[in-house]
Amino acid sequence: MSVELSRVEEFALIRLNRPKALNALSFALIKDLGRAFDEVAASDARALLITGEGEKAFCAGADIGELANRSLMDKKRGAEIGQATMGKLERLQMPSVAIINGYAFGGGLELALACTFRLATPNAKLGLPEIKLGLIPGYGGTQRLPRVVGEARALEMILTGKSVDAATALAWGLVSRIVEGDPVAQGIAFALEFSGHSLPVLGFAREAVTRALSTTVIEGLKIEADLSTLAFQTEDAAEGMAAFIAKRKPAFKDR
Ligand code: CO8
Repeated sequence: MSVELSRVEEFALIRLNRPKALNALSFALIKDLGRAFDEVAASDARALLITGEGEKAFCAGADIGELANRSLMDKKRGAEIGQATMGKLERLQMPSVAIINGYAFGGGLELALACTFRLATPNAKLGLPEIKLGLIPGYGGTQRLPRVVGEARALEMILTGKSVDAATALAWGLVSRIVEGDPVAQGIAFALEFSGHSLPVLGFAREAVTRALSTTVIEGLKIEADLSTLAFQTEDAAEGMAAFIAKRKPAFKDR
């Protein structure tokens, strides 16, 4: 299988496993990814970690060999299926962490951009090189990258096709951390920093922040007031506040 889904501690782990092609996203692999996201959505995993097999690549993008010689409608459908798959990932009820262990190019970076968080190993290189193929990103890169790094840096990456190294990605906020050592162990350590919190309340916080990027401050504050009120309605909020007052650790139940 070129998409391996497993469980590590309380987390789901997806490993792209096509190292001979630098884990490139064939159409079949994208379909498998979609199925894996459905399985994760139906599970009780507290976060999803995604990484690439091998030491060289997280994912080198769409499988270039498959892109040519298709009808116009097939090409459009291909982009829509890829976008829908990244959308499934973005909308998972649990946070997701891409551990970028090498190249994350094209669709590979777009996959990482659909995750809640991105970590990079020191050898990581991140880029949207589609322009060098006479193409532009089609799996969400033109929309998600500027929201993460700002318009000027996104334009620079997309129009030059040049990649950035891990240090630049960190400086630009494209990744949260540079991690050394075993990538999965590092992903687990990062996820453990938030995974003990209430899952629905984490979801409200993510939704408020995500919607901030596509609305006005006035509308966003209304969204925040609604989501904050919803958070207050959870049993976990009652437990969290009671635990604080009793000077004990909260026992959240995701309710
Ligand atoms: N697709 C298919 N095969 C690939 C890809 C890829 N994206 N990337 C690497 N490979 C294969 C190579 O062909 C090679 O196979 P083989 O050994 O059989 O010749 C093997 O992986 C190893 O690659 P290299 O020998 O090239 O390894 P290097 O270390 O020399 O170079 C690079 C690594 C720099 C990552 C280089 O492989 C490279 O530039 N790859 C292409 C990166 C790229 O352009 N990605 C963007 C693809 S387009 C895209 O993602 C668009 C998404 C939206 C499409 C929407 C329409 C459906």
